[in-house]
Amino acid sequence: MREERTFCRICTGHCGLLLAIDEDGAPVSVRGDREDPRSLGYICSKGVTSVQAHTDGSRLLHPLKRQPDGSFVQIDLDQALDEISARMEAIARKNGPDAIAGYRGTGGFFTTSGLGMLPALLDAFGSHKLYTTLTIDQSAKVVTAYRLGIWPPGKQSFQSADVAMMIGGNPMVSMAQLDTRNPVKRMAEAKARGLKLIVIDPRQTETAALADLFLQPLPGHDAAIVAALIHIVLEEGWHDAAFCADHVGDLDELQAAVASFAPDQVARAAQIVEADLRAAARMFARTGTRGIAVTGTGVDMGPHSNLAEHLVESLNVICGRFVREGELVENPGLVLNAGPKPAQVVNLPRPWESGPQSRIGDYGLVGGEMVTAMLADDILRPGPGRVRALINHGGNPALAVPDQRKMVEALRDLDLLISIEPVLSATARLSHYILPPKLQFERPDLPIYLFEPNIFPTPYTRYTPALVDPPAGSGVCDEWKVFWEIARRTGRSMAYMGTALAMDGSPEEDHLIALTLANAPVSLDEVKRHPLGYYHPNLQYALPPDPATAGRFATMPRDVAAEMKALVRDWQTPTGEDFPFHFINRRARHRMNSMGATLPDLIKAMPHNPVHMCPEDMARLEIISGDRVEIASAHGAVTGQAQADGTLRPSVVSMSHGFGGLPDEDMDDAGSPNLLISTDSDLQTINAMPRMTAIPVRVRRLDRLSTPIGKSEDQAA
Ligand SMILES: Nc1nc2c(c(=O)[nH]1)N[C@H]1C(S)=C(S)[C@@H](COP(=O)(O)OP(=O)(O)OC[C@H]3O[C@@H](n4cnc5c(=O)[nH]c(N)nc54)[C@H](O)[C@@H]3O)O[C@H]1N2
Ligand SMILES: Nc1nc2c(c(=O)[nH]1)N[C@H]1C(S)=C(S)[C@@H](COP(=O)(O)OP(=O)(O)OC[C@H]3O[C@@H](n4cnc5c(=O)[nH]c(N)nc54)[C@H](O)[C@@H]3O)O[C@H]1N2
Ligand code: SF4
Ligand SMILES: [Mo]
Repeated sequence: MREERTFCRICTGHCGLLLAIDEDGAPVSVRGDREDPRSLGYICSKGVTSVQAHTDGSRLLHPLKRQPDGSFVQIDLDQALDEISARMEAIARKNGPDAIAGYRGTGGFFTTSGLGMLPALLDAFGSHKLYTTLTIDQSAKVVTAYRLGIWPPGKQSFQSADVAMMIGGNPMVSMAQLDTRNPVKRMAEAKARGLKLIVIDPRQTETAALADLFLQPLPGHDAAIVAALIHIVLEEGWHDAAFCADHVGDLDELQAAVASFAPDQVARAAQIVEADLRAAARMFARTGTRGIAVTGTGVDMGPHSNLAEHLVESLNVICGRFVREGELVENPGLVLNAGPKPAQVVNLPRPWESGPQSRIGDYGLVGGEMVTAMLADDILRPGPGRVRALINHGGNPALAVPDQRKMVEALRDLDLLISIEPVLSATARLSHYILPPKLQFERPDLPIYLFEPNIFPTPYTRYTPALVDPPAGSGVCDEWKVFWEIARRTGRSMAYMGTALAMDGSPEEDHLIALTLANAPVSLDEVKRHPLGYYHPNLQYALPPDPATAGRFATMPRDVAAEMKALVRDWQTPTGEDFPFHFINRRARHRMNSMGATLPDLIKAMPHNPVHMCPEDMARLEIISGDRVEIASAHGAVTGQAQADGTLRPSVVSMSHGFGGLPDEDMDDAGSPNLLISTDSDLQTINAMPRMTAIPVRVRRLDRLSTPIGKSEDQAA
């Protein structure tokens, strides 16, 4: 038995791991690596179970091909690639390149050599139909960067902040935002050095429990709440007037636009205390010299999400929460090194206003991608460019994409659906071909390199080699190679990170990883010399602005102003009598979206997906924990077992996504909250972001089970 050092690639935590490997070279167990300077020994239940993901019987070890009767037969990888290539070629010939599309999900984001391959293959086919989870996640942040303007040295960091405001995110569980390195410990350290934490969330989350100030509003009021915060800050003169004078183009327009959001009225509508709202404004604007306001999915999935995100960033702007000339740029980026960082605003043209448009709806590219809320319609609606073949790279769109019934109908309608996927997920079951990949300990990787300044506080990367072989006799694939093989077999050439790949003789995986680092100031060989991670030693400081290119923050461009007017029209409208509750999202501690659903240890830790309800509401509706309840929105309904949850405020119910099966099949216990969500109404402009939280719903008891299905997550914790 030996132990090898690596890191976890399930979520952005990237916790350091020590993997025990037996004499036969098989993975046995894993523990947190105390010497890892980032994660300091931390590991979560999903990380512990990562070995089980490799060894459990639910793992697919051979490519499968679906038969006309819906059953699957094992097929040789080579033959599967031949058949897939021939069918893709035929579809592209008959229907044009835009009939070929890709969807990348969470599983596809964490494979270094695979991450760039789906867009590269689509390019090779001449298709612009790249869909990912970005536009059903926090793409409001992309929209805001282009509408507001960017500041190359970045915002002040959590690590050096005197005050942090977290709106609609729960980093203590999600490992997203603020600090992804052992967040509970990092938060304790930050508080010990005096950090003030403000949390705004309808649920008293694990993060809220650590807050100096916690506001627990009704869901969906974030845009109005932040408008009121800006209102207070400007009225009290707590903003950074000098920074605004130099860098904001339209402060007067912002002040005029937030004038309608009187703090007392906003507090009343959101059901919070006005004094708390004022205290939050004061704490954020007046504590120390460094601070940061950040949002999670609770804001970016809500109603008015693009506006809410824009206002939160505008709050950072007026408080001058940016790295100034001469100051250290704590993480300028490393793998995707982004060059010099002048302390100035850069106004970029809005990419969605030129380039390809969605076939259905009026949406351009966001982050270089098509908007995922239109994917199902792009498959279902007849017309030129209709999607006929979809490569699903590490995603589970049948569960994850809003409007589940429509999405599943669309997946069933495809002429060709291919899933690169290790288990028989809901989406895999609908696929014509399932190609199971090597799992994390079987492949070399770097940590995820997208969004690196948000994930790593300093310039950082790390290399892990493959540590174990796939199970003997298995037919699992290298993810990158699937794409390369399809290109090769259809006579196309492929470029990866701007470099043409040799199409004869297969590239080495390490060559692809080295290409990933092509623009980094460090070579792969050098990174490999640092088994605990490479911390770039050269410091970078914010440069003086260039007067020729310096722009100004646009806090109220025309479309944002129009969204403010729409908000003014409806922010005080209470939910109707038909839908007296709000449904909100939450991340499950023992799953990564739907990942983990097949693993015995995670099923034991969280056997089902409870409908969390406030005890007062339950008493009023005569519901007890374990009762089956139905949640219904104007769009659809989902059932689950009620679970009392004292952290929720009254009239709010919450459930995780990623659970359940295909609609009308195997859905006795719980379904997907995406049944509740429409992609035909309530969409944001630009990114077509659906309303995925703060959904008006009603709740009713269905029946009382004599034996509840299992302990809830909270009881197990
Ligand atoms: N209602 C509602 N819907 C939501 C959300 C919500 O909050 N509420 N959240 C949204 C968000 S933020 C996201 S990111 C999406 C997630 O949407 P998806 O990414 O589509 O869904 P996941 O369940 O994360 O699917 C990941 C898949 O990758 C597979 N996988 C695991 N390891 C590997 C690997 O090594 N390689 C490959 N190729 N595959 C692997 C898993 O088995 C799983 O099937 O869901 C979105 N949908
Ligand atoms: N354990 C675990 N970790 C994960 C994931 C997982 O599935 N499991 N998923 C990963 C993914 S894909 C992502 S994108 C990140 C997301 O990371 P986060 O954004 O931190 O996601 P959540 O933990 O769901 O936090 C969302 C919070 O928003 C609150 N909320 C809901 N509606 C509203 C609202 O209207 N207003 C306000 N102010 N708050 C609201 C919810 O109560 C919840 O606390 O997490 C990642 N990490
Ligand atoms: S927190 Fe994320 S990276 Fe760390 S062990 Fe858990 S799943 Fe892996
Ligand atoms: Mo996500």
